[in-house]
Amino acid sequence: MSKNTAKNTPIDLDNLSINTIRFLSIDAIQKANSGHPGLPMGAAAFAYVLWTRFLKHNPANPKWFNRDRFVLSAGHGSMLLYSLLYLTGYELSLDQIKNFRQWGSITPGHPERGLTPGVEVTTGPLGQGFGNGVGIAMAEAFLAARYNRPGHKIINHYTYGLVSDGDLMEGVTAEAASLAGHLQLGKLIYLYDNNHITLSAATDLTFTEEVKKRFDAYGWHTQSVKNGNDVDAISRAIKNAQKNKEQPSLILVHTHLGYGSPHKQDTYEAHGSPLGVEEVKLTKENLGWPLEPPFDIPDVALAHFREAVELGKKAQTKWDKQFAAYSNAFPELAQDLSQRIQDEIPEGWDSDIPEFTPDAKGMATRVASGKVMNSISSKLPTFIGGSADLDPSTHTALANEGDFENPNEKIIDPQGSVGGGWRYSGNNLHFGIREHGMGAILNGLAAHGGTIPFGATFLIFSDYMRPSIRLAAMMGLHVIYVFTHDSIALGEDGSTHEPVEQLLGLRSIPNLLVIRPADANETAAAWHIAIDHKNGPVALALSRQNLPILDLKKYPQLPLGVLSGGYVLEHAKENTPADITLIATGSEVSLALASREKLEDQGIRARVVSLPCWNLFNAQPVEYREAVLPPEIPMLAIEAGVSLGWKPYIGTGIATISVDRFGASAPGEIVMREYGFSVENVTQQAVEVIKQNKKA
Ligand SMILES: Cc1ncc(C[n+]2csc(CCOP(=O)(O)OP(=O)(O)O)c2C)c(N)n1
Repeated sequence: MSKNTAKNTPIDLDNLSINTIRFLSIDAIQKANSGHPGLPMGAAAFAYVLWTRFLKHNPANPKWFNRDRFVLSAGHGSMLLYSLLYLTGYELSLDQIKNFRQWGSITPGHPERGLTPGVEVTTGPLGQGFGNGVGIAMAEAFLAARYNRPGHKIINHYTYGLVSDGDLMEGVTAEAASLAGHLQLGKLIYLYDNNHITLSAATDLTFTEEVKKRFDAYGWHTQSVKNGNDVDAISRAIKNAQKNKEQPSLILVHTHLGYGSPHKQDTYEAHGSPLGVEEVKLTKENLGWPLEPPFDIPDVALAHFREAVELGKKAQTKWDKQFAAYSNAFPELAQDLSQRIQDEIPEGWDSDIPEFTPDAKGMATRVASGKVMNSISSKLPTFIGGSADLDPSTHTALANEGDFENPNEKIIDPQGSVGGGWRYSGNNLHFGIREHGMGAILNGLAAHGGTIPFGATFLIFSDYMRPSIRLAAMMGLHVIYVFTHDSIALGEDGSTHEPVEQLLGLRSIPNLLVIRPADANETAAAWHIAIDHKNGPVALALSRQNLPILDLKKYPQLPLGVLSGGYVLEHAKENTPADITLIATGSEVSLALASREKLEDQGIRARVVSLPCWNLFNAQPVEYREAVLPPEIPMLAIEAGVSLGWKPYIGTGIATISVDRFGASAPGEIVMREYGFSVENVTQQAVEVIKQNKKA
């Protein structure tokens, strides 16, 4: 701390505070000898205006539910956010700032949700934060429409974000922005750090579109601030943006990357490398900042920033009172909202989940999933989601739960709407054909809190969502993915639509549960897991084709078995020691059962293990795993996906029946048969495995 008022006499508090952000950031980056100084230096002024004049937040309680949300989409500018968090009084010490990017610190290279108080979402992959903010604003609109009552605006906050050139170049942004414009999310306000420089170039080389016109065309409200250091102009623009209730806002703030650095301002060298000791010195001289000591924070500036603590306390106290009045007027609603805020699952939410009884036709697991979803939706008021234009295929529409749309939008052609009302309180989201956007938006919905979001598409297109799925897993967000058409058995659409490596790819993401249920009853059990598993995302892989329904009377162990990730579905006949274990997931479980019958007819004793979720199974004690998959009994794994990954279960040198090439276009049964998913082939392979094992 110091009495430094720099060369500002009388004190220009705004300028002093803005420079405090700049130099705190560049000193930390210089000390770490790693980081991105250009963005904090250029964006410091508008970040300062937003955080000190507009952002409604409570540094003492970063989780206050009605706070404004701030998303730093350009996550590489993390030091800007850490500076703001420290200066405004969050639980982030100056020592943590000094330990920027170091082992064990809570100031990693890119902001991470859950690690640093006040960080709303993990950002770094450009464009994702933009999409997250759209999801956050959707959550706000949804919860406000659902829970607010006249005179009781309990949910009422803005979602702000800092977005950069890189964010706006990425495709995911186009999808999310288009949807946000359509939905008229008036409380979403993004400030665009329009500095014309990226990591390796000026935007003149690659990005010369008229961003303002582009966002106008999306239906956004756009404004330009010509001088990125003009605090009053920035203030006016944010006020205008707030006034516009019908459109999301983009404020193009013309800034200079590395502002103040005599040799590096407006060059890409200022983007991603420390300025260097000498240039830091010259920059300090240039902006009238004392050269020593580093991390110098003028007392007056700190005191000014720290006003946020008192203001935040007051804002929350006022809200607490409002909530008390709301609870008096609407006790049930308030209790319900309190539960949602705590992310509690209402008791008895699963009481209407059907038990599926076997019939001749069987049922596709996507259909069973749709029935389960509809049996739980009325009990889970904030279960919200939809598909990327695939409702009739994914069976994810929640009947009569309303369509999430702007109520003022004229309905000209309502085809595809689910029914039950056209409003922000609708539980059915329509993402359009925007899987990238959907992935990022789902993360925003979950990060906001209060909702249980789901998104659906074909399993093959999970590839389009992979970056967001990975971030959901990293953040531990409760997002549910409903991926249907989960194998080559989808048939006629052919190899472009047939997932082969996707199951393995998803299984390889840490902290993502991947569940591939074998039938309708395993699907019901999978949904139990999906709703109860709050600490991370869950992906369901579901069949297009009908599958025989497993009889719960015959297989009472099924629900608990699915919870364990894998279980013995059928023992060898009369419980005799088995010659082989057939392991299968999803649609191949019924094939394994049929093959077992055939093998038993041939005097070969076979047992069948259903392994719907590797992650849960791997987490079981070794005794359980070895009881399900005794290592001394040879194993044959059957799954319509790549074989890589099966070895931990079956041991080396043992066969799998799998798909290690792309699929083909033909009726599903034929593709499956041709690829070896037939009773004949399974039995033949099983006999072979047993023979080889005897030899070994
Ligand atoms: C999806 C993705 N691709 C590439 C990168 C690597 N990267 C980080 S910052 C950056 C340049 C971004 O430029 P801009 O958004 O203008 O930020 P500024 O230079 O203003 O700091 C790149 C390419 C990334 N973080 N995310």
